[in-house]
Amino acid sequence: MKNFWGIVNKVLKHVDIIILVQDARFPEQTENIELEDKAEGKPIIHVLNKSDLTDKKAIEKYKHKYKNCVYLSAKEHTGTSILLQKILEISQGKNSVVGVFGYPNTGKSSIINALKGRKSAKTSPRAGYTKARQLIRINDKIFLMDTPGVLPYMDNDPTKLAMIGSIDLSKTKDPDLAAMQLIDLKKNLICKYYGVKESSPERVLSEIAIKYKKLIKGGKPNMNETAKMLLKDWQKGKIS
Ligand SMILES: Nc1nc2c(ncn2[C@@H]2O[C@H](COP(=O)(O)OP(=O)(O)OP(=O)(O)O)[C@@H](O)[C@H]2O)c(=O)[nH]1
Ligand SMILES: [Mg+2]
Repeated sequence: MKNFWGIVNKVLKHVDIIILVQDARFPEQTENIELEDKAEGKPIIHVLNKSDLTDKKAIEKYKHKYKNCVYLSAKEHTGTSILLQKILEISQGKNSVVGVFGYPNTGKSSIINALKGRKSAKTSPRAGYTKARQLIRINDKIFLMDTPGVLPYMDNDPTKLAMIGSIDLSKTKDPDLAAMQLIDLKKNLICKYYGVKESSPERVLSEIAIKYKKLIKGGKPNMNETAKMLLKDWQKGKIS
């Protein structure tokens, strides 16, 4: 994936407030410490997006962990007025430019559209979709800047990135490893969704393969194809 840090570094210098978008299903894995370091003391609002795909109780603790934390669902338009309120509270009612940053595919562009009330920023299930910054006016006080998703320099574990949906699946080298890691973390949900028994991640994956007739010659389970199906269903939020 192209490295968009150049754009992000420039935008960081020009914004008053930072929104860091994290996936509510993986708040810690999508935290982006590198961005927080570069914020140089500017106020940060942690937005846990896609909260429609998770249990509110499971993310409750982040309200305590982060000074400013808002649960949001860009899809269902929940949490949007709380976020706008938070911005006004921090800017003390003055005009402000708010940069929207985060891992690829966490829903940055979708959040901007939800706040605006109509589609102004382009969105896609494919990670790495936004390729340039874009300034969008929300009201007479707030401007939002959409930015391309970026990964911390240290975060180059392709299995994790495939699992959290931050890299393009067609470029994932070992989808089976990513899928098994995801099964290990979310076994109950995944087994329920596909209607298979809970067992080892490898066993679960092969049972899904058999059930969905994803087989290679000789009738053996096609683990890679099954893994891609699972990761895609997960990224699309079908399994929740
Ligand atoms: N279920 C659910 N899906 C969401 C939500 N917000 C965004 N999505 C989906 O997540 C995918 C990525 O959304 P984008 O808004 O394009 O994400 P982005 O962070 O701008 O992505 P990049 O520009 O690639 O970094 C799309 O398929 C959206 O429909 C949400 O609150 N709930
Ligand atoms: Mg985007």
